[in-house]
Amino acid sequence: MKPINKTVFITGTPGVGKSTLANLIEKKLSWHLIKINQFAKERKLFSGTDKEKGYKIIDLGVLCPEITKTISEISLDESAKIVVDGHLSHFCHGADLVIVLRLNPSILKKRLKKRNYSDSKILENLEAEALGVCSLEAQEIHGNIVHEIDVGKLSPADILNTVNEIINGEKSFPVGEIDFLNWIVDN
Ligand code: DAT
Repeated sequence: MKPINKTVFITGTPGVGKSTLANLIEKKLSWHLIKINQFAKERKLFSGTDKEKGYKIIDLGVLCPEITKTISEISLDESAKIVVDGHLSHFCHGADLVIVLRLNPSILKKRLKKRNYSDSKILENLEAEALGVCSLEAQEIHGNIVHEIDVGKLSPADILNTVNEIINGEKSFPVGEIDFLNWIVDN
């Protein structure tokens, strides 16, 4: 496998550990870090507010070209490497590799309960994780550059090692091998 060495998108359901991993990549590997939520907030890339759920809706039609442009600008430095963190990252273009972090919904539930999320928002996210929504969306858009990692038994350092192995072309985790559908049946 050819090493992948330029731009990595980290996506997945909220709470799976994207920011923890992306911060580690920035700190340990000295990559440029683009945090989608912060990026959208700084540039006011919102199309409105979801009245029912009470959060601002990021305008993907504006966000994605801005992300692509920023990646191109950073890439003018040929040695620069970029990590893009966010559950909307996979809707944008410019990735050499897309990593979807997957987490058993029963573990994810404990993490989301610690956030100030409503019960309906927690359930919505757990169902999305059980169904593998991010992986399916990412694969539809990016094809075989998408890999998914089950992070349930991995420390952040372990996940970073696995990502490094994928980047170096030593390991491959194609979409479709992780199955959390039983969680739906059991709940
Ligand atoms: P996300 O950015 O996907 O929303 P996060 O990085 O903020 O997720 O992590 C959510 C919580 O889970 C946070 O309290 C840190 C914890 N966490 C992240 N990665 C972990 C890991 N590999 N093992 C245990 N806990 C982890």
